[in-house]
Amino acid sequence: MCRTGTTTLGTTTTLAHTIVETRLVALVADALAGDWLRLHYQPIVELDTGRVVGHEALLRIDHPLHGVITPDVFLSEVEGEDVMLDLGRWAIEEAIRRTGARWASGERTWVAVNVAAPQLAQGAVCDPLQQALERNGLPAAAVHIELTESSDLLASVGGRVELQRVADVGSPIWLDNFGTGYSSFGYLQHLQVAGLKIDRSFVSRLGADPRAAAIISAMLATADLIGLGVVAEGVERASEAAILQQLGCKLVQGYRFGRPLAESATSEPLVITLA
Ligand code: G
Ligand code: MN
Repeated sequence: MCRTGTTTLGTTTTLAHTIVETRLVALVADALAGDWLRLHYQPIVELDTGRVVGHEALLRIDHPLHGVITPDVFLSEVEGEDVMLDLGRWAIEEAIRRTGARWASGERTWVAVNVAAPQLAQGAVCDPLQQALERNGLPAAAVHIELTESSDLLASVGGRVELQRVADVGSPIWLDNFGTGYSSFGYLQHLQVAGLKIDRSFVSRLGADPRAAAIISAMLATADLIGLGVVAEGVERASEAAILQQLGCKLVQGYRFGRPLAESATSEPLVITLA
């Protein structure tokens, strides 16, 4: 807890942090109440064909004064707060509503929704997922869950139970930012996952550091042996895409293939021309 009235640097920093956190919690609550939340969609592309196979839904706050705010500004500060659970439910419901509309117009695509360990630990994922799937008449396979690595899911019994419930519903589970933080090989051993998303910190070193290609190669080989899908994230350059193709990576995502765009702007072609 924060003590006031002292002058030590540590306490002052804690107080400042508490004030920022309180304001960010209020910001998110305002965004929920004020209808300022948006999902932007970034294409996930098949490298051999340029076909867009799915989209990752990325949260934004479209603030009337401050403009578009990305989750790196507010997400870690609201983690564990009730408001984060509301935010998570909103994202699941909105992504599924939008994908339902895409299916209704004949587009057989999937959407990936980001979910953090505290949402799973609180049991706030499976019910909204299942209800939204039913409401929109979508099969579970049309909605993928990306497990972000902000905290250790293996340590939470409740979180693991909830993740298993999601797997039982039939939505594929992907490990996000694989190779960094808690998103490790241990997760592949213990959790029922369908695929891994190679963190962009490895992709961005391709061509500059031979270790990056070796590490990605090892991830691809492991995924292949276990029968997992792989998406390489943060592909920005043609040279990175070329190396990934040589290494046998099938799916990619990144600015090279499409930036996250607002729903109204996602009229991108179903096939991206690979120059
Ligand atoms: O943790 P996760 O992989 O879900 O992060 C997605 C974030 O990465 C989004 O905020 C998105 O804007 C960003 N992003 C997507 N593609 C690229 C890319 O090619 N380069 C960089 N630097 N960031 C990207
Ligand atoms: Mn993600």
